[in-house]
Amino acid sequence: MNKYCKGCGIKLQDQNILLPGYITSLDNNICKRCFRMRNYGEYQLITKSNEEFINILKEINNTRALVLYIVDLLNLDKDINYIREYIKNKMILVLNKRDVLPLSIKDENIIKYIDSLGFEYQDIIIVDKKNYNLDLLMKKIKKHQTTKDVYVVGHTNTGKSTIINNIIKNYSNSNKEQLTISPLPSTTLNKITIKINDDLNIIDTPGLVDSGSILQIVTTNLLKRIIPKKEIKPRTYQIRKGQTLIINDLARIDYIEGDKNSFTLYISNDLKVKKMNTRNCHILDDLASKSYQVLFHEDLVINGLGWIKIVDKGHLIVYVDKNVETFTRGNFI
Ligand SMILES: Nc1nc2c(ncn2[C@@H]2O[C@H](COP(=O)(O)OP(=O)(O)OP(=O)(O)O)[C@@H](O)[C@H]2O)c(=O)[nH]1
Ligand SMILES: [Mg+2]
Repeated sequence: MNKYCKGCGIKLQDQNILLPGYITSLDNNICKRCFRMRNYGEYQLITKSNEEFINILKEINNTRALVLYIVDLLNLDKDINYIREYIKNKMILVLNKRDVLPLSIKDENIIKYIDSLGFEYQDIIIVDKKNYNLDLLMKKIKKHQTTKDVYVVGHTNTGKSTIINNIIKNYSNSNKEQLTISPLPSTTLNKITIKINDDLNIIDTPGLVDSGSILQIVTTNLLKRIIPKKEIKPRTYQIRKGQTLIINDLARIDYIEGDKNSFTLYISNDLKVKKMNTRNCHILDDLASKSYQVLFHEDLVINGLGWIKIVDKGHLIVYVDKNVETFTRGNFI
C-alpha cells in the first residue's frame, strides 16, 4: 500500500495494529492514532529522532523554495539561529501564539527584541491560531515565493500544522482536509504536501524535538495546565534575599543574595505559585540545582514552563528536573 495519512503524513498499513499508520479499511484517509486524537482527544506519544528532522532540512536546503520558520513566542529557543546551520533558503520568520502573550505588549517591541537576536530573514510576522495577521501572512508568502512549494519548519508544538489548517480553511477551495494537531510533541510524523491552489503547495514537516523542555517529562494532564490556553496574566512578587518561589511543585527559585527585587512570572494562569522563607523550605530540594548570577534586567527561562522577568541583579538557585534546560537572557518584555 502506498498511501499516506492525511493527518500526520505516516505511511498507512493494514497489517499490524501496534505499528504506526494502522488503518482498518483501505478507504480510510487517516491513521488510527490521528483518528483517536481528533475524535477522543486520546494522545499516543511517538518518539521521533531529530536525525529525520535534520534530513528534511537538508532536503529543503537543496531547493530554492521559500521557508516559513515558525517560532513559539512563549518558548523562544535559547538560539533561534540554529536552523541556519542547515538551511540557507529565503525565510519568513513567523512568530506564533501571540494570543497568549499579554495584550499590553506591543508587536513592535516583540519584533525589536527578536531583531536583537541577529536572525537573518526576508520578512517577519506575528500571528496566532485565531487568524491574527493571516491575510498579511498570505500576502508575504506571495511576495517572497520563488516556487510553488513553500515549506513550514520549526520546533515541534510551535503550531505549524495549526497555521496550515487555517490557510486551508480560509484560502483553499480544492482542499478541505485538515491536518492533525495536538498539545503533545511530534504530532506530525512526515512531510505532507497540501495543495492550496494552482500556484501554492504548502509542505508541513515534523518538528524538531526540544529535549530540554519540561513538556517532555510531565504527564498529559499536567502538560495541559502548563501550556497556556488564555492570555497570560503576569504575576509579580516582591522578593527579598532568603525567600523562595515554588511553581506548582515543578520548579523552585531561591533568592540567595541581592537587594530587594521584583520577579514577574510569565507562566500559565493555571499553575500555582507559593512564596516562602528559604530557611523553612524543603520542597523540591532533591532536584538538580543550578546557580545563577543574574544581571540587571534579565529573564530566567525554564524551558517549556515560561520565564521570570527579574528587575535587579542578584544570586539565585533554581531547582528543576535535571533534564529541563534553564538559561538567562536580556528581558524579552
Ligand atoms: N494559544 C495558542 N495555541 C496554539 C497556537 N497555535 C497552535 N497552538 C496549539 O499548540 C499545540 C501544537 O500545535 P500543532 O499545530 O500541532 O503544532 P506543530 O508545530 O504542528 O507540532 P508537531 O506536528 O508536533 O511538530 C496545539 O495544542 C495547538 O492548539 C496559537 O496561536 N495560540
Ligand atoms: Mg504538526
